[in-house]
Amino acid sequence: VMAMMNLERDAVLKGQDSKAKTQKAIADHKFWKTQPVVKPDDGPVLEDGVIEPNHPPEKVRKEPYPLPNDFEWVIMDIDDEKQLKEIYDLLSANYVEDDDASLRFNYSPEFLHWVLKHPGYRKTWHIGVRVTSSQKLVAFISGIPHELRVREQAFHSTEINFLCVHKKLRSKRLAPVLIKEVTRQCHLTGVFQAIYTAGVVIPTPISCSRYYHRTINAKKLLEIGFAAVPHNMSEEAHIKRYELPKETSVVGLREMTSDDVPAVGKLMRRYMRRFDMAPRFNDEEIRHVFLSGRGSETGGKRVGQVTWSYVVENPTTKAITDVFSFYSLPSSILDHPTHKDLNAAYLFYYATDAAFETPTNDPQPEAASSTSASSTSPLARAIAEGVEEWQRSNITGLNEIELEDEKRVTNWQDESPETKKKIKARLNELCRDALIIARDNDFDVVNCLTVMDNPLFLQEQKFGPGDGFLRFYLFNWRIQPIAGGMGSRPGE
Ligand code: MYA
Repeated sequence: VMAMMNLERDAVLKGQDSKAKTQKAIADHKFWKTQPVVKPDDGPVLEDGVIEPNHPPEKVRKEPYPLPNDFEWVIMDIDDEKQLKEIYDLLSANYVEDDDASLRFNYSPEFLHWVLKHPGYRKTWHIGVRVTSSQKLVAFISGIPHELRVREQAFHSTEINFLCVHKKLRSKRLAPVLIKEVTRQCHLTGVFQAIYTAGVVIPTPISCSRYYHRTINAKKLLEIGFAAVPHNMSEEAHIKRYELPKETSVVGLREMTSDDVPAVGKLMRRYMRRFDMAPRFNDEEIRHVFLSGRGSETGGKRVGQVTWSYVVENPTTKAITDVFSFYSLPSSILDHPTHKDLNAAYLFYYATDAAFETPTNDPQPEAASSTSASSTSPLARAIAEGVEEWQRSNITGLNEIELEDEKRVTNWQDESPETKKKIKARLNELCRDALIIARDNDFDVVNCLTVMDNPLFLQEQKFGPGDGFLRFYLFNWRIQPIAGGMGSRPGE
């Protein structure tokens, strides 16, 4: 799951962590050197845009890529509980671990179902590999559709996630076959761009962000060695440092409901417009992203909850002024006698109208142009000009009226000091309440990345830098580096 950022290529190139220092020469990337991605020795990118043109349908390979003998492809049906459980079992035993193999992501079946069923999802993008004889699932890769905006251009893309090969089958060059097969499936549906994140350095990161952690259950984090007491502090003082107020304090804070979807959609799209790169969610996606991971109500208790979403409603005007969310992604604690799970919450999407000079939900610019909007959209123009469908697939049909509204924002880098102060103060209030809610829901730690406006509240909310870095990549999209340095917002 991705949240977007400003680019921090400098950090990658300067080698901010050990993995970055060990970057191989491009010639040694037998697979990646053949792919449409920016190569480190390409020279400066002069203009953002595609690397290779879309393939016409007849040029897209019809047969799946060959697998080694004894293995076969399978399209996984995530609505079938048994198959969902197979993906869960594969990932829970073989997916991403931290550097010293003490923690491993433990995405729940409910999480996988929620995230893989993104609106417009394609079954054919949930790809597995089975051992032919035993039918055991031994590898997986997935994609979900997104409209991605990079600076002033938006295009259909797939977000690739959950690439996993069973530990016993590593280093056999299975990963490149999985990547080629998911690429083929995307091409078959007319999608030619992708975004993905990884801890590893491959050609070529467009951004790098760092994990930050906010201790909630200080005692447990000490017991499992996830945190240590600073030498100038007693354990008691350390534990006390992370105590939070009893109750939330933002006036008008409440759980988001279905009725909030249109207002949240507008707020989110406008807020995200301030960043250089972000997915652009329509209202259906907003509903899914914020609400469909809420689990089900059984006997007054919520079960299977993976997302928590809150809005702030102004008590007088009833306008929705803010939204925030987080999701549950536990990690298995490997080799600890008593503690088996680290209950981690991850800060997810949020938005606040403190970032805008004009109110969030003021009337839209006069609808005079509403009839012409569709005929002036890039997609409508392309259709009118007779551009063939396969060539059109990376042109998105942005609703230009709303786009106008989104444009009434300032890129975060150009914000006035007063606006920045306002955003910072508001985000600190919102984050504090999010931490309180996380504590009340038994989370041990709240994690986030240095993406979006997060650096504005990390220090005040007592997040500490972790060892982990996450790199962002684009497939078949060349992109100019953007100034910004380490952290989405330098100098906080
Ligand atoms: S990131 C999470 C990745 N998963 C894990 O870290 C889980 C634990 N590890 C494993 O399961 C395996 O180690 C994996 C590699 C499967 C990762 N992204 O088969 P191999 C390259 C991209 O011998 P294995 C996520 O899910 C490597 O540089 N490439 O290696 C996003 C080398 O190529 P080259 C990677 O260790 C995934 C080749 O694979 C990654 O057995 C986005 C070696 O293959 C990685 N994380 O298996 C995928 N790790 O020689 C790209 C290794 O050239 C999507 N490699 O250096 C691209 C867009 C596709 C869609 C396009 C649509 C238009």
